[in-house]
Amino acid sequence: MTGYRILDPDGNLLDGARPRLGPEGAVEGLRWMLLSRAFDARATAMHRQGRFGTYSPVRGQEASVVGSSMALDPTVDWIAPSYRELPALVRHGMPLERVFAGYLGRGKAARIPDEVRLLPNQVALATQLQHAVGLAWGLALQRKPGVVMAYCGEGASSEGDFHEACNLAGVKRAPVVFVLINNQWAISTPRSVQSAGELYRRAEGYGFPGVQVDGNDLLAVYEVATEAVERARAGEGPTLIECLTHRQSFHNTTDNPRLYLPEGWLEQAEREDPIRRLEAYLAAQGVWDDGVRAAVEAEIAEQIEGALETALAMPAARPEDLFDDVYADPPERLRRQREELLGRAGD
Ligand SMILES: Cc1ncc(C[n+]2csc(CCOP(=O)(O)OP(=O)(O)O)c2C)c(N)n1
Repeated sequence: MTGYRILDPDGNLLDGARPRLGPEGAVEGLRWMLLSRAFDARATAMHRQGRFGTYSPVRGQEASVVGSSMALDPTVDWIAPSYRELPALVRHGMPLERVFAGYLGRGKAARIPDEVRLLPNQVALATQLQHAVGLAWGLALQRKPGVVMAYCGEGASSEGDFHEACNLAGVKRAPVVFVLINNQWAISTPRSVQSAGELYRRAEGYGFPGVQVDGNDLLAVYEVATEAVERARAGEGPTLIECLTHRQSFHNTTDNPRLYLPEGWLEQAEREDPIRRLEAYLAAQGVWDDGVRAAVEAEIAEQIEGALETALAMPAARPEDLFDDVYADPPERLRRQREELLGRAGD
């Protein structure tokens, strides 16, 4: 089972395939994928030095995350993320230094800018899907053109929230695209025990299309996501996209996958690496080689180090920040607690 694909694992175009994403767009996609991988490495190193909070790498899933988000128009569309979609957030307008600020515990400096159409990262599995459907339904009621792309993993798709969100989205024909990234592991729980059925086929029961795509093929993910966004924008309702991919790393920086991954699993995942596949395709198109790669990597390294330096200079979080940005008009109880905290801080 591979799902819909345009490129084979060696980067060859399948017979008769005509990619919707041209070489220029594919190079842009590859650049986001390389940025993601470089960020993973930097974030992991920072965590190992004790300077960074817990981080969930995207490694292996870059084509699923980047290919889907490239179907969005950041000036009208929204993203409701989970916690493993870093390049999608940055492409959508989240400044890289603010991403760093979040992992550095810089509090308010990590705030999503008001004009960026992003919900915050969500770690409570699948709860962002309810918000995504409400937001999408609201946009439709206001006759706004926006579409909401909501991400979750195959583990999260076993939560009741996933099913409630899909059901409501179907009934309201909400302009939402559910991107279910099936990386085959929910921490140490394998996909085989999440469901006895095919995940993408659940959509049928909720009255909208479900598609399974090779999540290691940027061109295929982009095409499927673009069609889903177009349907949503045209008022034709939601789509569920299941991206078949691999988590090529640990669940997060607190996990040791060697304790539970079967022998050879990571090596197999690396053979299907989405970056290598796209590089081979673009090299055959004559728009990518070692020289271009080295130049792009140098540019990315500079971008990442610059953003990190900016974030390190940002003010640390203050305890009272905890009370802000939750209520427009905080209830009396919280105001009292804030006063109490400030009183104590002054002791
Ligand atoms: C409601 C809820 N239950 C359990 C957890 C603990 N938890 C955090 S991540 C995770 C695995 C999620 O796997 P999946 O949805 O496949 O996404 P992935 O991490 O593989 O991207 C679990 C069980 C949680 N965060 N929220």
